[in-house]
Amino acid sequence: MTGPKKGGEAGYLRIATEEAFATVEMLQSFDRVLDGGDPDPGFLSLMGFYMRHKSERATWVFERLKDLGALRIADMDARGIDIQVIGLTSPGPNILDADTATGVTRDANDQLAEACRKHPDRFVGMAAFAAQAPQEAAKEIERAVSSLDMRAAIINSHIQGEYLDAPKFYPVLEAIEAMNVPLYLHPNTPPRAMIGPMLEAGLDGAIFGFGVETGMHALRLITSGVLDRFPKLQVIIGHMGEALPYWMYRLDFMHQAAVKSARYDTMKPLKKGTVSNYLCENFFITNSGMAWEPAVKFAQDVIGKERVLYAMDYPYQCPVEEVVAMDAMEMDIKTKKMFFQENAQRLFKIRL
Ligand code: 1DF
Ligand code: MN
Repeated sequence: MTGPKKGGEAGYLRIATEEAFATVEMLQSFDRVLDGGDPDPGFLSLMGFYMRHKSERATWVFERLKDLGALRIADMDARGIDIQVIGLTSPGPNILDADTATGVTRDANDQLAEACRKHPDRFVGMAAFAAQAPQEAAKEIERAVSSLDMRAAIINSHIQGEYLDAPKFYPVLEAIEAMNVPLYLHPNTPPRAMIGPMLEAGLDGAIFGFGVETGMHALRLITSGVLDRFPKLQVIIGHMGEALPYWMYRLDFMHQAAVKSARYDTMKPLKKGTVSNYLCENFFITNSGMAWEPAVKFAQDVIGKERVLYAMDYPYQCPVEEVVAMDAMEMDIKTKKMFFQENAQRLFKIRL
């Protein structure tokens, strides 16, 4: 099969918005965590596999994570991808101690910015930050956006079992909101307190655990009231919204019921009322790992066409057949162009 052509021949450019890379320095820090005592079980399951397993999948992915040049661009060309929006792979700095994490993210942002300068028409960068050190993270987000031209901030969900709605992370959210960039809330394996039964069944990773953990994280940002405190914050979630669009009706009903009966101290009335109002006004959704027409259309229907974006999830999930399937969706060309190109252009301020 000859691959889909890039350059707008389809009537739109393809901008893939959840694409991953790793720096050698971060991987060295990962090695130290893997070799240390009692590593986080989700981290061991995930990065223990990609960094050390001898299978074809692990070695293929690992080689590509480290490339921000010719190999990546050849893979993009072969799949018809015009532009990648790139972020530091999961779990990124979240698994590291605060000092190491802060150093690793500064260096990773510098390396990614350098690659974006070399390939300005192919790469767009998202800034990593070490939330473990919130004040430094806020400064790094400011630096990465204003000096390195990063167009988003990205975090790999929980920070060693902590969630972004905790007040200690307010400086981070404040910086992201002030810099007027979106926050990509990318998955991580579930923390120790949650992973047990999932790991036992092999369901801790991208197959399901990612979505459960990250979907819950997104919900916490809503139900905690954090988005009332930072109302301009725009959050991107992948994997077709980590299933939340499909849950919207029940989320709204049960949230209203809990609020009305004052059942939880941590669940107070919200300014916008319902959970779905936040999903429709503070969230963007990408179809990373979910090249499935009915799911794309359902999300467009309930969240809005201007809030659903294309993503591939390179190098973890990138068969060319998925591009072909998304091209072939029965969808008017105007909407399809919003999905593949225009929504990403607007959100990431991509000038063509
Ligand atoms: C996998 C999937 C790994 C995704 C990822 O980062 C990742 C995987 C370590 O297949 O194990 O980002 N993903 O987003 O679906
Ligand atoms: Mn991903």
